[in-house]
Amino acid sequence: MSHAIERAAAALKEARSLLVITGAGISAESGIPTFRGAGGLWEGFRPEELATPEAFARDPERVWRWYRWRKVRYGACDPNPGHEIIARLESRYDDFLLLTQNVDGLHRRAGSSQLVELHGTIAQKRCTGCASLSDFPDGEAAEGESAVPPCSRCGAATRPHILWFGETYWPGVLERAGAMAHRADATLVVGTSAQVWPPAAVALGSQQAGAFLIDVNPGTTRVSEAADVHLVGPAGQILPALWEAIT
Ligand code: BV8
Ligand code: ZN
Repeated sequence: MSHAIERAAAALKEARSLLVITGAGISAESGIPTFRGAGGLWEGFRPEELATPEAFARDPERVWRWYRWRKVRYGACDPNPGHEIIARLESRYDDFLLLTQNVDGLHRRAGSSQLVELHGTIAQKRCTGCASLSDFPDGEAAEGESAVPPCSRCGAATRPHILWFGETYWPGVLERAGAMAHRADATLVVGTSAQVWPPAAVALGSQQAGAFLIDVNPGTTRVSEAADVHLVGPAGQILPALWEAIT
């Protein structure tokens, strides 16, 4: 392991531009279950059941209840050392971009600012009528009024500002990710099963464009199999060790 850490640290020290891509695994040690592991968020539900526009059209109250449950759960969790190291890495590179698939907001709370929340955020809701964004109501409290909060501007139904399966990425997001993938000297992937195609394609595409690809994951995925270095273990332990080796 230490040899692999040394190799990854050497690549990160040499790099001038760094792309970081994270998934649910980086928040696992903060107490947030991953999507596809045991006890995952999808437990009992198939993702297509709730994280799709069809599910929302069919039963908006049920979708809102699921997201409120998640928001309450996320509110009780804090960023872990993995999030903190990624926030520190940002300040070491003039050219840095974090692409996260997570909607839990923990990267922002850890201090990351050069980031794109590819799949939106549980902190905001969006109007289905006028598309205006506003704060997502706190869990139980908002349950009282109406399970589907109305837009304060036009009165139409609002939805979580989250990208659902089958929905296309917001304009410019994939272009910005692709541009960074071409520039990156190193790409650090942390805690994703690489099941969702676009983020996985960005990671593999950056390697094809010349980036040194590092994957931090206790399991194996199509990214870890292609990676130049696969650091096997939990992000909360691996990333501090990597930081030690870099500084
Ligand atoms: C698109 C928001 C172009 C929701 C999410 C069927 C129906 C509909 C769509 C599709 C379909 N089949 C294929 C598609 C396309 C789909 C897709 O890729 N599906 C996959 C599943 C096959 N993609 C899309 O629809 C995307 N849009 O492609 O637009 C387009 C063009 C034309 C027409 C249509 C589309 C939009 C996808 C966005 C979906 N929204 N989230 C919500 O959060 O409620 S995706 C959801 O999965 C989360 O965002 C999550 O982050 C993401 C990926 O999961 P991971 O983050 O990787 O988490 P996972 O649990 O899977 O893995 C955790 C990993 O961590 C594991 O590897 C584990 O080993 C590791 N780990 C565990 N502990 C630790 C750890 N690692 C480190 N440390 C630890 N301690
Ligand atoms: Zn509105």
